[in-house]
Parts: sequence; C-alpha cells; structure tokens
Amino acid sequence: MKLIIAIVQDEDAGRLISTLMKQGYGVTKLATTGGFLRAGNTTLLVGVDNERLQAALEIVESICKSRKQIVNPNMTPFDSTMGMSTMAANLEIMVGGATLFVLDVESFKKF
Ligand code: 2BA
Repeated sequence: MKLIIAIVQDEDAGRLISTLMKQGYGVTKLATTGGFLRAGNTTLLVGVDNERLQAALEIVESICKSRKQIVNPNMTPFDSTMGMSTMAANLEIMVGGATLFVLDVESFKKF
C-alpha cells in the first residue's frame, strides 16, 4: 500500500476530491499554507493499494492545472532570506499542478 500526499491548488481541490471518491479512493483533505506564497492550498492524503496507485496519479495529473501567479518578492521569504533588494520587481511564477509525495505504508489499520 502507498500513501499519496498531494499538495494542490484550492481551485482544483473540489473536483479532484469528488473524482477520486467516485472512483472509490479514500481521501482526507487538509487546509494547508504554502511556505513561499504564504497562501492557502489543499493537501490530500490518499491511501491506495499498489495496483491502483498509477490510476490515482493519473486522475491528479488530469485535474490539477498549473497557473501563473504574480508575486511581490517583498512579500515572500525572498526578502529576508535570499538577500534581494526590498525594491525588487514583481515576479511571475508557475504554481502547481500538484506536488506529490508517494510513501510506502508500513501498516494500515482501522479500529
Ligand atoms: P508555496 O511554498 O507557497 O510555493 C508556491 C509556488 O512558489 C511554487 O509552486 C513555486 O512555483 C514557487 N516557489 C516556491 N519556492 C520558491 C523559491 N524558493 N523560489 C522561487 N519560487 C518558489 P509549486 O512548486 O507548484 O508548489 C506549490 C506548493 O506545493 C508550495 O506552495 C508548497 O505548499 C508545496 N510544496 C512544493 N514543494 C514542496 C516540498 N519540496 N516540500 C513540501 N511542500 C512543497
């Protein structure tokens, strides 16, 4: 068994959860905050049997879209930790589709 930890944009979370659930996956949704943008995102925990891992990843990939975002470097960790000028120009960054971690599950129990 594997545990997928998927960090996705809030805009994609609803459709992703309902699609995964319709396909019979168990999903837990966490409200999270990105360290760089300090803005809300959504983290999903999805426990899957090994044979269904690939299909779950394909669902995530098909739904989660990359989006451009304009950020003010003065409002990110750049200003304090990366030595950039406080007059730095806005930056265009691409956020998402999804950041995924796939972990081996040693044990899965429900009581
Ligand atoms: P944030 O940390 O808010 O990052 C949002 C986006 O900002 C990132 O999109 C990336 O495009 C940009 N970014 C992040 N750190 C940067 C830096 N040091 N310099 C320049 N640009 C930077 P994604 O890479 O798609 O990440 C989306 C969210 O996924 C992140 O939100 C964070 O919550 C999570 N994430 C990404 N990589 C992670 C990791 N290695 N471990 C844990 N969480 C991660």
